[in-house]
Amino acid sequence: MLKETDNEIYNLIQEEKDRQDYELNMIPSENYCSKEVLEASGSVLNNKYAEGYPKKRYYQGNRVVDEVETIAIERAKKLFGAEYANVQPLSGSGANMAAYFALLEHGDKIMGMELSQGGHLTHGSPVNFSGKLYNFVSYGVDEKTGLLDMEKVRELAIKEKPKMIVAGYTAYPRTVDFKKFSEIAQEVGAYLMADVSHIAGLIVGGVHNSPVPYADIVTTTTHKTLRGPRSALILCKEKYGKAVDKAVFPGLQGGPHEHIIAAKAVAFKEAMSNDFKKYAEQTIKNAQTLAKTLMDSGVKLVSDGTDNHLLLIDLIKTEFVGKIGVGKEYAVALEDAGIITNANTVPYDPSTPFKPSGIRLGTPTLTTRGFKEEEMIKVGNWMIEVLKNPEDSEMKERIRNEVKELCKKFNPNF
Ligand code: DSN
Repeated sequence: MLKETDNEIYNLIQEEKDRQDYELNMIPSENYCSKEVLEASGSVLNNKYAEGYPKKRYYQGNRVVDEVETIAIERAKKLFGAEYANVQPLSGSGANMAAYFALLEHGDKIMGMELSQGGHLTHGSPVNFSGKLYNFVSYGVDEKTGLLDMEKVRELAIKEKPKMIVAGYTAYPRTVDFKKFSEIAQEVGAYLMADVSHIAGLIVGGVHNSPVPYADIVTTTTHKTLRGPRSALILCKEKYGKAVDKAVFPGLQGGPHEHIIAAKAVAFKEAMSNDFKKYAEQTIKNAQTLAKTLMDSGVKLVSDGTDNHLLLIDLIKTEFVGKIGVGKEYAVALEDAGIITNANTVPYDPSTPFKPSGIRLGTPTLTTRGFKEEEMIKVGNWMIEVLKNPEDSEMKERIRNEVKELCKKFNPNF
């Protein structure tokens, strides 16, 4: 229909589909959701207003969406083994805001990871609501190892006595010890919030430990490794359920997006399958194969490897680059060759977030399209060629064509 009525947008959607088909999409926070998830998110449920919660709505006509939302809640609880779920948050930032609103007062002290070391805007950045409304103190990673030093985290918690500690990151390639975080939080009388947006799919796939038994509240987006629609979810202990619900609606949002809630329910069911477990395992194997390929050729990765789906290249410490603030230039060179990544700060980056010195990339999307170790070695070797000669247009064009040929063999199955 769209083709007939709005050719302009139809063509752009096709163009983006081609881009997703024929480029290596390696931004670690992206994924390809299933056709079924897309079907639910493009359904007539889009048309319904449903302010409130199942059986407690402000409008009539909710008998169908009540069932949809109840199924989504039950599936979320089962998938994560959680006591309580709110499936209405529209995005990760909103979910985090609601989590703070539910448990804290404005001005309370929170401890979160420094954004430039792998945190998130909503973990206390001064330009974000979190840094403006709450009194954040930041922790980081060890400068030498790139790893979280849990003893330093503990010392800071004892010194600062925050009301909440936030664990969960956007650029940390290693396993997070949620049990240890909960011990520290208990020692200082703080709530523990886990933001597992990046690793939710790895957790439910059984390849990363879960914060659910340990954290008071867990937030996550649903479109990253979890492979659902672009949205979010809050899980918590039963005792915080009412406060979380009130914080989401009417505290923060109006009508929930029931079409997206349906799509989340579909994704949660998919994530319960054995195939999804294999997917989560392969995502890590692929990341580790890529890490080894890159490191064997002299690329410096923060923390010298990965335990999860993402890699962070330090271009300053990569000898054949050895420059500060060139992440963007190298990400553009990779894009010229059909390899899509993002420029990112590295821990203790001497440059600025506008000119960061690293490149962040990951394997969720390539693994969804069926790439295994053999393909990851190819990808790594292409990346090395580009990183060594970022201005060689002929070489980049050749790689772009080779990428396209490889992509043809691994259809994302939209
Ligand atoms: N934008 C997300 C990411 O790329 O990690 C975090 O919100």
